Amino acid sequence: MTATDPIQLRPIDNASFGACCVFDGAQGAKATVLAAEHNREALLDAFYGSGGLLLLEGMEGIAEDPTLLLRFSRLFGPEVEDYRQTLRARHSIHPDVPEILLIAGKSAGAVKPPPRPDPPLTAEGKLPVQFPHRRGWHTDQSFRRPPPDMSLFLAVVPSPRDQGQTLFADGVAAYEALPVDLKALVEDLEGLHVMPGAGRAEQDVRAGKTPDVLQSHERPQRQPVVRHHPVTGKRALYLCEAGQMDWIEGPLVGYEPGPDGEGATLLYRLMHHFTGPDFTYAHHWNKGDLVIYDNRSLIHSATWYDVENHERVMWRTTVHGNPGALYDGEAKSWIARPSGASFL
Ligand SMILES: O=C(O)CCC(=O)C(=O)O
Ligand SMILES: [Fe+2]
Repeated sequence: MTATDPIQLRPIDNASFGACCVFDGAQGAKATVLAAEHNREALLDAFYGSGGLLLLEGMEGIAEDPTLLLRFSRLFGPEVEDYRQTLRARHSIHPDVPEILLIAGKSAGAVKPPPRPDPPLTAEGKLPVQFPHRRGWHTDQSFRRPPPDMSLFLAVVPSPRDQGQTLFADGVAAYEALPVDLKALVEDLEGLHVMPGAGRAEQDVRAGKTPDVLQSHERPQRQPVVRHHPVTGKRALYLCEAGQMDWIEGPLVGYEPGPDGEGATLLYRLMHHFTGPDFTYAHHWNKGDLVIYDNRSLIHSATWYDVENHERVMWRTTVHGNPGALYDGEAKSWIARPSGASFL
């Protein structure tokens, strides 16, 4: 770093990837967004240089001026998702800024926290992180092609300490550390990803639930298990598990399907490796923390909090536009086309 660098970076405590980012002299959300707008290149260098996880603290001023989150999100890519166009329920969209998704535990149509892992703590008395003790690992909207680049996640009302953390795993480090046999096995492998709630998740299939009839724009999508990052050139594992893979035809293309098939066995092995202690970080939220995470190279998981006794309100934006050459020229898979329309 030189004296003229506009950004100061420091490692995030207990994380082997990511950085905490401060703009020189900028106090509060408004000044930080302005400084970021003037130093976009430095911000993006910090983001990619730190492995795709940036933490900005003290951004609670966004809650009073939500357009700040939109302005900040726009620095990361050409398209910030407008949730009105993605059939999200109105109550989960910010009333003034439709690019902001509201993730809250108590409001109408609330997002329920995931259940507590069983047992709730590891044998060492720690928060369970590694799959399959911890379930729910995913990368955002991997059931779409092209999938999104990154998400921005703001703690408006965090849950109490030791609840409602968000876990992150570094797909680049996890890929690089794969044993040679697994690396060869995943090279050209594809996963089959599906939107949660379509009756195709592992537990739905195990319970014998009848899956929903999906329209063509809702169908499961193939994704590479190894993504080539368009900016850093690095390779990263790109996988989800129980709720966001298709456990009827998948989870892995070309492997025996279903929860007890060979595809499941390999997915379990990969996810266990991916979420191991060397590659994971648990973020304990403070009010005003803003975390930007790269969906092309990291996965994450929500954790339990006591929704009966505590509210938790998080705001999210999702940025699209640079998924990599693999997706060149593809139309958005999740937008319904009028029937009879040409698919050219
Ligand atoms: O609530 C959390 O900690 C994570 C939620 C999540 O996965 C998301 O909004 O994409
Ligand atoms: Fe997510």
